[in-house]
Amino acid sequence: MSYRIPDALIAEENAKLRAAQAEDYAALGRRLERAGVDIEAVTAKVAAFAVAVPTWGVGTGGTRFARFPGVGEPRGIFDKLEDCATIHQLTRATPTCSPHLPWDKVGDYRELAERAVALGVGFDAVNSNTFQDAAGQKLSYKFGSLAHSQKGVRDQAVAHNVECIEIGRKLGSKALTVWIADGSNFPGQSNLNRVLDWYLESMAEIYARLPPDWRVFIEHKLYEPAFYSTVISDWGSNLMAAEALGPKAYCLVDLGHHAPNVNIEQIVARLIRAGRLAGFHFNDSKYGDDDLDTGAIDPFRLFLVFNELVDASIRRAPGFDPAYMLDQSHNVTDPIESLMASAMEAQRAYAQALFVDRDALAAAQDENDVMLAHRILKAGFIADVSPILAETRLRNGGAIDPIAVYRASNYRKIKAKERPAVTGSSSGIV
Ligand code: LRH
Ligand code: MN
Repeated sequence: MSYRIPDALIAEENAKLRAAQAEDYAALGRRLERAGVDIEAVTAKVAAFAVAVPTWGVGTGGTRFARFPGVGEPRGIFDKLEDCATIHQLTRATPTCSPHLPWDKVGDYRELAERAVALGVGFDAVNSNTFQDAAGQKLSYKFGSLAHSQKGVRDQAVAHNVECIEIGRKLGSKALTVWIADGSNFPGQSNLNRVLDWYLESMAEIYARLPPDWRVFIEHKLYEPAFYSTVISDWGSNLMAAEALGPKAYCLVDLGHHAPNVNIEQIVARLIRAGRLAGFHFNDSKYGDDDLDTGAIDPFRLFLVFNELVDASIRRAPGFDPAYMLDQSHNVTDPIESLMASAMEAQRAYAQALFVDRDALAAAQDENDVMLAHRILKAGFIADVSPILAETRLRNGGAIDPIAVYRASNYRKIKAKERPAVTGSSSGIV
């Protein structure tokens, strides 16, 4: 039987922090009461917040230069599921994980689904992969996949996506995420118009195979690995594709897939208005698609994104049902610690956005009282919501301090014994 962190250890560690937590929570409750906010109402909403963990994120990541695997690395999807379950056990905020195929391919998906149930986690959107050539693949994706100039390659890529849907159905997923690397490195290398025609033709075949209750999430990305043009490079191309395909097609926003300083919260507002916001791949970045920990570089930007999400949920925006997922690469930290911290930072931005006094903000905006409007919004961001986040974990059987419990458990050292070291690739993100 592989090691699981005993609930008794969580209780033991919580006991050390319980009194301080109760005091901090009560103090915040009194402060909110003065502002006419019922802390229990906020806590209830935060307790319902969930973000999916990327299965490809629980192993140590790398860059094109190098990858430095740690100890106790997951050897495959069964180990990855265990680690995803540990993240949820301690944070109570990550009940699902998002698989990636063929990286998570197995022979028996019923066995995988049963193991997930036993571990208390589910499967979120399944991710296809036509940005690498899998072992035994007939035609290469070197020059593209769903938008490749050759019909045979496009058909192969469509077949892979249809297979992902079939596998996702066995795992209980309800969505397919399609990110393609297709693009060009030289002006003239590809016809910027025909490549979108081929892409839409291919996606229409995939769309036709979606089960009635499924959605397809189209993920745009400005560049990399293509460095001159990318077929689905921005929210405009993404929305154009989604609207061309049909009502089950939505636009997924990976925070790292935009040029530096792009106003992502406004893109989110526009996609919500169009009723096409699929959801997110949360991460953070300073330059490119750095896939750093959510909230680690620019937590204010994350807050501004959640401000648009809370505004949309309060005004009941039509078709608003976003899927929240993390998508990160952990090159220098323990991936489990990074994913726990990131889930909590997403939860923090959500709780802060719930603090914003939206009636007062709207009034100040209508009056063009710029300073008052900005300070009303900023008041949400500067509020310390930590006691609420800890309280939701405590009440749901999690850890007041997940990283402290994780370290106290020696989980990684124990997994290093259970999981003989894997000789992984020496570079690349996984
Ligand atoms: C592309 C991306 C995509 C995943 C991959 C692992 O950069 O964000 O979502 O398929 O990372
Ligand atoms: Mn992504």
